[in-house]
Amino acid sequence: MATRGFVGRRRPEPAGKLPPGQYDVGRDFPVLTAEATPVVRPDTWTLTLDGLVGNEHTWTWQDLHQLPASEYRGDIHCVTTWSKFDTRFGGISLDLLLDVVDPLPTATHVFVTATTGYTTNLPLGELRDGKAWVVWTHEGQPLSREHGGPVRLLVPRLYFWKSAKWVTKLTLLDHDQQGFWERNGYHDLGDPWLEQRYQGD
Ligand SMILES: Nc1nc2c(c(=O)[nH]1)N[C@H]1C(S)=C(S)[C@@H](COP(=O)(O)O)O[C@H]1N2
Ligand SMILES: [Mo]
Repeated sequence: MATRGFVGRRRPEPAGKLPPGQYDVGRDFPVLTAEATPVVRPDTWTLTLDGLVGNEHTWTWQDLHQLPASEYRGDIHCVTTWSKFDTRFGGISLDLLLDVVDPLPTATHVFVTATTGYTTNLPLGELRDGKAWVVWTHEGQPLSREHGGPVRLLVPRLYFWKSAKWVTKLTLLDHDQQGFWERNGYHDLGDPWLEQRYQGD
């Protein structure tokens, strides 16, 4: 057998789209929920940004729909190793909300809370500059309850557990405060391209 040592390692297919250790789930959209799926009513649901901000603010469902719409088209990656290509989610950019609350210079991290008590943490920088959305449609349809409807966070550059379903509060902090999965051994950042699945990765 001829040696091909200098040719280099082959990339996974489709080239460049699949982070290390992930597979393409195809048309499936698995549901992963740690808690009981809640019934969240759009007319009573609110979203609050508080903590280290100049102007704490709460939006209703109607308030969010007055803001300029924004869409994410691209891939999502779950830490359980499925990735889903070319998804489409609609809602608003988180940049709009951050502009309203005016984060203090001391704010470095965000602690995210869902109506159910599910929590997760991430650096403020991962929610800025077109990297995060609050979404209520998937493939043009209202986001289903099991996928976080009426409204979920979407942070597709990180593993999908950071995209809290039924999100209701983002608290800006000057330190990193671990959420549900992070306290249970998952990574504080969770970058799929660096395969940051667990603490210490
Ligand atoms: N509230 C809440 N949000 C959550 C979760 C959860 O258990 N509860 N699971 C996370 C994980 S691990 C993943 S992979 C995605 C799954 O979203 P999906 O069920 O829409 O595929 O939601 C994330 N957001
Ligand atoms: Mo996940």
